[in-house]
Amino acid sequence: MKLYTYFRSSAAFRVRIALNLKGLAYDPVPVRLPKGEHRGPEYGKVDPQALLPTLVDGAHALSQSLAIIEYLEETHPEPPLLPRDALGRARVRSLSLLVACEIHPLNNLRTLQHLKRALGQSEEQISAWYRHWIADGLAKLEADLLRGGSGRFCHGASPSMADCCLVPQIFNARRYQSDLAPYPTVMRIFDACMSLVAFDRAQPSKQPDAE
Ligand SMILES: N[C@@H](CCC(=O)N[C@@H](CS)C(=O)NCC(=O)O)C(=O)O
Repeated sequence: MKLYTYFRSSAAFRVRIALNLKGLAYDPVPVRLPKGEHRGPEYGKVDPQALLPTLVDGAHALSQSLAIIEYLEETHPEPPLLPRDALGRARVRSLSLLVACEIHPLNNLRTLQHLKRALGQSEEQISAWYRHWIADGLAKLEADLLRGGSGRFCHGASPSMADCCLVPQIFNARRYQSDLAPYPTVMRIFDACMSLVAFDRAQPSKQPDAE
């Protein structure tokens, strides 16, 4: 398998974690987001959505990190990243979507570029925007994890797709100096995840394209 990735891409980071947790080898193909390479004609042939990551498995290219993780889950079920029971799967998907749909798009590269280029916002205003949506989303995640009685990880005693989403979001939050003190449950789970090699090896600074 080949993974089109960028070391700081949190959506690619989610898939790197899932691949590592399942013990699947892959060749990373770096695409430099800040240089706009994902919008170029070459990458457009790989992913018409012009987003990272893309996973290529044989003749097939797959986009959207959660769809990719679910594909890996179906094709390589062990160890599972989704619970066996329907309620558990719904909960893990709900926590994953909270990160992937309610936090991440508001702070994505093209969103921030639009704030700057089209709406003329300053770096300071953009950082405030970024931290606002991190705080909004992480408060919801903290409350949901408390309500659901999470275990060592987001859902029980082993990492799931939700943990693949939580960890990269905390890396992003730290990059923008967000205050993480109000989210002790989120941070306890983050620390539990980062003690595992699969998460540690997937982090931005350990990628071959890290600058
Ligand atoms: N929902 C998508 C999001 C993909 C995405 O937005 N990836 C970012 C990098 S983390 C990207 O390619 N951004 C490019 C841009 O915003 O122009 C997924 O989960 O894969």
